[in-house]
Amino acid sequence: MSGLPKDFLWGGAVAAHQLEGGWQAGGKGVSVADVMTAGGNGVGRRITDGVQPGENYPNHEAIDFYHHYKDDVKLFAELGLKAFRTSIAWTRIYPKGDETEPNEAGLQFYDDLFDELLKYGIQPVITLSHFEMPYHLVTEYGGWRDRRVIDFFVRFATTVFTRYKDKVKYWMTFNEINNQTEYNGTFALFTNSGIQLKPGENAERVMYQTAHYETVASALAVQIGHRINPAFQIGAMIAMVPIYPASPDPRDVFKAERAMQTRYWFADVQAKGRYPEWLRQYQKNAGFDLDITLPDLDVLQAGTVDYIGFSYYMSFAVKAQRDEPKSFKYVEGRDGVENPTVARSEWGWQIDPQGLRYAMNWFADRYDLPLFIVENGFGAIDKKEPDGSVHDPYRVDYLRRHIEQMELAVEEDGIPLIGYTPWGFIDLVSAGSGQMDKRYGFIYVDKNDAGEGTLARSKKDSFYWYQHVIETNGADL
Ligand code: BGP
Repeated sequence: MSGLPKDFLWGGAVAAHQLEGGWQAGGKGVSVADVMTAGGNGVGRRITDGVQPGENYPNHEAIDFYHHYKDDVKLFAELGLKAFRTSIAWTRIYPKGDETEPNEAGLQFYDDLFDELLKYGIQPVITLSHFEMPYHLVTEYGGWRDRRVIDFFVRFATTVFTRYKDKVKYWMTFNEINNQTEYNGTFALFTNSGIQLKPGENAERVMYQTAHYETVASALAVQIGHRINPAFQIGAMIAMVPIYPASPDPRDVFKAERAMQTRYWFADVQAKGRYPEWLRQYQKNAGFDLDITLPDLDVLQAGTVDYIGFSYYMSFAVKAQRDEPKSFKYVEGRDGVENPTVARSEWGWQIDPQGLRYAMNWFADRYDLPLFIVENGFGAIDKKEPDGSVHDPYRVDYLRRHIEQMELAVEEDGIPLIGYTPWGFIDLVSAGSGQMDKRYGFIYVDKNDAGEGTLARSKKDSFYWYQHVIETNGADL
């Protein structure tokens, strides 16, 4: 017997744009994910100016879940899932984002999908915005830099909350809202917020402004959702990467603390309903002059989340600079150092199961809210054997070690945990690299980086392992 509750939500996680395909089916509009090219062979994704002929856009077809969902859900049921985390593609509901009337065909698709899941006793767990905002909002409004986008998002949220109020209980507003602390790379700003920087713009200021509008939109959605159905559980979704000091040098320790504050203030705002004092002071000292109004602050206070959903893949380590500024400002990328005590994946992601328990304790102490691990997993190149099998002991090993730590956090530390939905449990398009061959799945999908393959689904060894984990409620890993 594991110490997990009987109704623990063992599940799997995906995002609409990474698996659905059908990018123009049923009246769907173009999203930011639809204008990003495929990566692979060491080449990253490119953000293009609209959809250009001759380019390879992996999200257009993805794994064509849009047309395969009935068979796929049957497989998910065989796997034993109790929960399926996905997102609703905003562009299926409001193709351009700023319409006043929703697209019925898009709404119907999710009705059908949720019915299919519920038929097998699988709960949908829904992210409202997962790196797939309407591209029209980027070209016409500059993405989340425009306050009007709050209203568009709230309209979208209200529409889907109302439509699915009896089918969905667990929601999240913005996927990995705090990814934007990586504002030096254009990628995180574009995927999270549809931001394309103008020459000479201060990326950090833009990030703080757009993130503010997003937290206001999130808080408004939480309030409206609770009015529509008081039983809704609406969470934050934070990319949790614990940041350790590179040494016991007090400067490194404070640097790590500042780095944690910088990456996770989003959760402070969403869970506590207010900005942390250090950040207000920092923004003031930096002279950012942000559009943060008093009514906004009331909205934040009134729309706090019910739980903390988070992804966990890795940890970082940081070292103070020789000439550290007084603020100890953390710059993602620049301040990171290698942590020699942990291994790395082929993509350089540090493998740190113990860090998951650390993260859970950190969140639990800070927010006093239930937690939900909504992403965790191991991206790797799998080899399909001539007989069709895929042996992926590395994936099982990664997940087993993380689940062990998750169970310790529940059994030894008493942390309330709603569920665990490993990422990409069916192979899909990688968000970061746009690759198909960076795989996380227990279910193999026959498609490669070049877009070739039959799209046939088959079970990897990890499928049977996870099926048994669920059957034993995590007692037998
Ligand atoms: C998270 C995202 C997912 C996902 C995952 C794995 O950041 O929420 O969308 O893709 O990371 O990352 P990648 O696909 O880059 O391997």
